[in-house]
Amino acid sequence: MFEAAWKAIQKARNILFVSHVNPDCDTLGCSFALYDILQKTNNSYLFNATQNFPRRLQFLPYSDEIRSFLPAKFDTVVVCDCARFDRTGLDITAIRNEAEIINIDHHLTNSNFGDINLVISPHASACMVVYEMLKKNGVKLTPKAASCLYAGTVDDTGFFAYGAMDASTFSNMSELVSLGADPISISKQLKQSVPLARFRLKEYVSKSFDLLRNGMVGLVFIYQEDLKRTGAKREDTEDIINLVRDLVSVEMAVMILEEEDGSFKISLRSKNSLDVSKIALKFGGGGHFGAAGFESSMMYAEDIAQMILNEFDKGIKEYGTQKQ
Ligand SMILES: [Mn+2]
Repeated sequence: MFEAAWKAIQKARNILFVSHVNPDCDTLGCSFALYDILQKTNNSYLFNATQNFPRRLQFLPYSDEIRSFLPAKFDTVVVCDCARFDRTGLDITAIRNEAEIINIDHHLTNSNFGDINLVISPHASACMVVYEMLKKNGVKLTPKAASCLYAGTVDDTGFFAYGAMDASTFSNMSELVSLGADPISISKQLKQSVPLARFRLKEYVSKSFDLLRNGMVGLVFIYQEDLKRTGAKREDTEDIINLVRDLVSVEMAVMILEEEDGSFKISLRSKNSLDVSKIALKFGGGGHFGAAGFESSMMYAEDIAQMILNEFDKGIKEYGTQKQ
């Protein structure tokens, strides 16, 4: 599959690299690294459906070349870090009529929507899958491409704190450093460039979250008015849930975020033996064992919370995750 995916990418004339809506460092790292390698030989184009590019990821090379509209023609679409095609914000039927779809991912719940599916799951990051594809096909990486893949992996694993890691993750990271990725400068960009508004939002959340089920469930609601009051943007909510997950008693953390259109985005995190990707899948979302999410157009956030708590209660029985 590594070979088939790379062959299809190479033979493309007009290639579109697609990252998921509300992009994170992993999805962008994949797109940018591949764009860096292919832009000299293929007609390459970067697409993301989200209009506002996250501030904290602006340090990534090519972030100013990404567009939220499609080019006139393309024959190959490379989708990275998307468990389902609708995470791209595009219509699969329209795209499939025009182009071959190459799906590169590491999510447990990937639906194999591509014509070619290079899905290694579980795996530390989609960037690791891309790196392994490039390595197995003997492709030489530039320092820029290596930095993108390094950044995507450290960000997706919380700097090697969670996710599917093994010895090969670390040897791959060591190779990326040899190829020119700079760990200190990347960690400064990702960890030490926090805007004040994000700080204010964290302060609010640490005061307002709920602890339920004997402290095993941490629940956070963030409404549009909370963002307005603190000055935070949607992207600033990205790692808020980890604050609550990190509490010693918490087995599952839940964040329910009100979107601008009044719908809700739900993020789930677990620490030990509860597979939150299964809960997310049940509600039409997806993700990883310890980190997953879904969207809901239910009217009240409290009802969504209750729905998740019901699943948690089942999960405790099903998986025997009762903590001591
Ligand atoms: Mn990822």
